Amino acid sequence: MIKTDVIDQIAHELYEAEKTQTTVGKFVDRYPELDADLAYQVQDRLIDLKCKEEKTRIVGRKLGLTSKAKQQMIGVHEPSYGVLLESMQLMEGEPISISPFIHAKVEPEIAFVFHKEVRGPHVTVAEILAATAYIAPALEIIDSRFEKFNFTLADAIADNSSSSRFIIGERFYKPDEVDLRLMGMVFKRNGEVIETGAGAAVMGHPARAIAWMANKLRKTGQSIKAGEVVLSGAISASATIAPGDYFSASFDGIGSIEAKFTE
Ligand code: 0L1
Ligand code: MG
Repeated sequence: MIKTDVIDQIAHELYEAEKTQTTVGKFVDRYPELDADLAYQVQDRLIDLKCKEEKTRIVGRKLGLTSKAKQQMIGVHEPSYGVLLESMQLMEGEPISISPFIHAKVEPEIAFVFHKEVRGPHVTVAEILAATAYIAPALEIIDSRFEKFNFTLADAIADNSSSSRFIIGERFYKPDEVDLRLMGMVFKRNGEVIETGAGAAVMGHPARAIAWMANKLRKTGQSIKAGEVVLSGAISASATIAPGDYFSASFDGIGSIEAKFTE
């Protein structure tokens, strides 16, 4: 099969899987040529498809697989990235129905909003912080289109790094108001602590993960644009969601964010 047909085929299958809430098997089994580079081309195609079909637009990006635990889970040593669309953003305080999801999970993250474009190569943590207008607590709802979250790095990249929805807290902080490495986080489900962590869980510093992405984006001529939001990666393991669950993530120095789920 020629390369453009492979890209098109996988992107359409992922699009349909999300729309019909069905899972797919790993694509690497059917397309051994699917590596990370090809998978990012599938991701771009999938995003084009969604923007066209759902009349939405790109509002930012996300890092995935930033923690050692998640990387070990699929046997890789590097993270992935994906795209955030306007249609994925939810407002804090609004109950979230789990009905559009396949088997969603929720995870606590720090969101960065940029006031300046960042373009690789050689982007540093300092450059990321200088280009950041503000940071805020965030929750990402991830939902893999793969059966039982069973995928390789290339599969996950093609699937837009398991992105589904995101919520950003409405109080904003300057990144130099806190030490993002040492920032503690407590994640609760229904009032009970389920995970704790610190910013350093994200590649030693959440801004390092974003710098890594900015440098990778250069390969395809892309950049982080002024006004975009970036979810820097989960600070702890993700949590499964049941209807009626209520989650909160509290971050040292920047407050908390909450989400309530319904049928
Ligand atoms: O945001 C994430 O870390 C998700 C990346 C893909 C891996 C997963 O589905 O856990
Ligand atoms: Mg995430």
